[in-house]
Amino acid sequence: MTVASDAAAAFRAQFGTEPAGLWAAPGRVNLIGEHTDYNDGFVLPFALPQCTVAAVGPAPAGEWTVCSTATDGDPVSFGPTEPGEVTGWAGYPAGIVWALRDAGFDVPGARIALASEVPVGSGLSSSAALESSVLTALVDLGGLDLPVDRRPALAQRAENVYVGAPTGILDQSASIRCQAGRALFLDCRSLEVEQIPFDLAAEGLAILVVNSNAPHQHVDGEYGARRKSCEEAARILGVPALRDVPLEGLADALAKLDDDVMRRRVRHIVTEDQRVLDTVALLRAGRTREIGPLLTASHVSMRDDFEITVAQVDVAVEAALEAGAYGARMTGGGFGGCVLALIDADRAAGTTAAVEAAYAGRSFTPPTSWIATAGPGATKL
Ligand code: GAF
Repeated sequence: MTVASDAAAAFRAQFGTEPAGLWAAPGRVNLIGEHTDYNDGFVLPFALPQCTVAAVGPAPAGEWTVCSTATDGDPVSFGPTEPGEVTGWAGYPAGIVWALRDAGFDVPGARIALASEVPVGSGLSSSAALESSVLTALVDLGGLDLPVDRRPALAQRAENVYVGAPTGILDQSASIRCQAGRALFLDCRSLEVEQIPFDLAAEGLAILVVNSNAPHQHVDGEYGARRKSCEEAARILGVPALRDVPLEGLADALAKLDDDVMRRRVRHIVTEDQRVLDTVALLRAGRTREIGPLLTASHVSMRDDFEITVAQVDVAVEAALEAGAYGARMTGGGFGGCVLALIDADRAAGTTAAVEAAYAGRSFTPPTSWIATAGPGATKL
């Protein structure tokens, strides 16, 4: 793994000694279930083979130093801090240290060198990969008693409270709890998981990921606005979260909401939860090709009801479908980022060419495409 040797080399160059170990955590693709996580609903991600690697070694108690191959800047050193004190990329590791300490753990001092192959700003969870690699390393290094199923919430807390991004638990769960060859069916309320076999190659299928390379715009404000709208709708409907609106009760629920925008936000969440459940049922039954229409319906719902897509991802989805994909959708938080398409494995080149041709006819930055397989979750290498 080149990224592992990069992290180790950065550690040696920065700290003049060998790291105690290397810890890797992946980015993710969410197969289906978008913006459902903070509505206590269902998601179905799988981990990418692309990882962030933390090369980590001990430091005196109460001292942490982080450096990254992604920046030319000096390493960042900090002691115990409060939320927001360390900013920029170093805020993520500082947030993990804070969240662990705040939960009562005796976090070991550490020197950390980071290297990553998860594309940043592409909706593939590069921040969760960073958080999860550092968290896994500190837990192992300090022998902390923090079971794997409790780690995503702690990493999410670092992101919500320390960094100040109001995200759900999808990305950290994927990075920490996914397994190779499986998709992770997660109930974001109970945090129960089911590892769903997801070996597409065995069925002659593949997931093509297309990075739209569209510039991410207004992400933070728009994400927060969607979340607020969902929470406000749940309050008006008198339910703890939109997960509690059953599909059969959707028409009644919508009739109780005056605001058309809010109605459409609710319709996306309620129908999306059902699409996750339907996708899981089909995968369990080995009827993988049949999930295609659910993927495409998810995209249409994100485009028209949740309004989180941009022209580049809509064009990529349409081009992939025209090229014969079983289904296609944007994956991740939206406003740019990546599209996934379920295709016959032997149609990867043709689908890629079709998307590139559609982009070439417009003034879009060319896309980047690759076949994604389900890799393992965070681990010591
Ligand atoms: C982003 C967030 F970080 C996740 O919590 C999730 O809400 C996702 O957008 C949308 O499904 O990745």
